[in-house]
Amino acid sequence: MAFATFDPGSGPAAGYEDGEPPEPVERIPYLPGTVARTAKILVVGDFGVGKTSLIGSVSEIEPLRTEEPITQASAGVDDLDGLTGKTTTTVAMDFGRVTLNHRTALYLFGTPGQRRFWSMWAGLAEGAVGVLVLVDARRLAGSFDVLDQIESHVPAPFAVAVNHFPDTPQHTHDELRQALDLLPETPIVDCNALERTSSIRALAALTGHAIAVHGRKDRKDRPR
Ligand SMILES: Nc1nc2c(ncn2[C@@H]2O[C@H](COP(=O)(O)OP(=O)(O)O)[C@@H](O)[C@H]2O)c(=O)[nH]1
Ligand SMILES: [Mg+2]
Repeated sequence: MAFATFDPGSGPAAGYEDGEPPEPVERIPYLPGTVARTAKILVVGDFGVGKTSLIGSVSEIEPLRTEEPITQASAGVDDLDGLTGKTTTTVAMDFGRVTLNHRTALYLFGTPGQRRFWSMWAGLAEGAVGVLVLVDARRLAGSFDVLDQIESHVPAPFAVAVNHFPDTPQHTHDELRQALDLLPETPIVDCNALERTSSIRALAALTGHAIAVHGRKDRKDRPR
C-alpha cells in the first residue's frame, strides 16, 4: 500500500472545557476526484469514550448516527459511572468518511460500546485495514475487555487513542502501555474526539501503523 502521510501538525490535543462548542466541520458530500484509495477503519471503545464524537468531528459527510436516549431499562446494565451528561447511546453503529490526504479516504465504522453488542464487532470489522481503540483514561478498567475482544476476535492492526476530557489524569504513554498491557509496537496517541485535527491525527497514526503491518505481512507472504 502506498499512502502519503497526513501531517496535521504536532503538539498535544487541546482540552475542551465542558459546554464549549466543537469545531465546525465542512461537509463534502462527494469524494474528491483525486482520491485513488479508500480504506475501512473500525472505531471501537468502551461505552462513552467518545466514538460517536470522533466520527462526528471528522466526517465530511453527514455522519450516520444511531443514537437513542438512554432509558431506565439500561440501569444496572450499562455502566454510567463517571459519565454525567451522557443521555444518548449508539444502538447500531456510527458511519462517516474523511479524506486523509488528496489520494486517500477513510470510511469510519463506529461500534456500539455496550457489551451486549460486542458480538457485532467481528462482522463490522470485515475488510477493515485497522482499528482505532478509543480509551478514557479516567475509566481505564473499561478498556481492558475491549482490548481483549479486539485482540482475540479482530485480526486487523490497532492503535490506541486516549481521548482527553477536562478531568483526564496525566499518564505517560509508558504507564498507559503497561496498564493496558500493550505491545511495544502498538501506537498510543492522545486526542480530543471533539476536535477535528486532533481526531484526524489519531486516525493518521493508526493508518500509518496499519500500512506498516500490512506491508510486513505482504512481504512475508510473497513467494521467494
Ligand atoms: N470534554 C470532552 N467531552 C467529550 C469528548 N469526547 C466525547 N465527549 C463527551 O462524552 C460523552 C460521550 O461521548 P460519545 O461520543 O457519545 O461516546 P461513545 O459512547 O463512545 O460514542 C458525550 O457527552 C460527549 O460530548 C472530549 O474529547 N472532550
Ligand atoms: Mg456512541
